[in-house]
Amino acid sequence: MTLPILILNGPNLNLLGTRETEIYGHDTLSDVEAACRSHAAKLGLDVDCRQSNHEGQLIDWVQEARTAFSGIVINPGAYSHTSIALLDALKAVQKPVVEVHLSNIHQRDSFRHRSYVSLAAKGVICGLGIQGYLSALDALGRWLHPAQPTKKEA
Ligand code: CA2
Repeated sequence: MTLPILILNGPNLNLLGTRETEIYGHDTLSDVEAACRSHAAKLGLDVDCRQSNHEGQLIDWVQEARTAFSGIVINPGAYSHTSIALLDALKAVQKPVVEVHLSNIHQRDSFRHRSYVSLAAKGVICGLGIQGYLSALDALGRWLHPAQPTKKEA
C-alpha cells in the first residue's frame, strides 16, 4: 500500500539554490522535491510537495493532512521560531510529523535555537542539508510500514 505524505516548505525556501548557498547549499527547491519523490517511491510512500510564504496557507495545508495524509515532513523556515498557530495546527493532526532544517539551527543566531514546531514533531533533523528530507521519509516509512517478521522470526 502506498501512503500519502505531505512535504511542506515554508517562507523563502522557494529561493533555495539562488542565494546564501554557503548556508543552504546549491540544490533548488525543485531538486529537493525531485529527490523526495524518487526516494519516497522506494519506501512505498507518495509525496505531495508544497511551498508557501504565507503562514495561513501552511496552516490550511496542515489541517488538510488530518484526513488526506498519513504523515508530514515540514521545513517551516523562520515560522519554526515564531508560529504558535502552526504549532497548534500540527498538534491537531495526530499523524507523525518530522521537522527538517537544512542548516544546523543550533550553530546559528540564538533566535533560531528554539522551534515551536519541535513541540509537535515526532522527530527533528537539522544540519544534514537535503539528506535531512530523505532521512525524514526513511523514518516515516519505518513508522508507517513496520517491517513484517520473516517466516523464520515468526
Ligand atoms: O535551515 C533551515 O532549513 C531553515 O529552516 C531555513 C530558514 C531559516 O529561517 C531557519 O532558521 C532555518 C530560512 C529559509 C530561507 O531560505 C533561503 C534560501 C536561499 C536564499 C534565501 C533564503
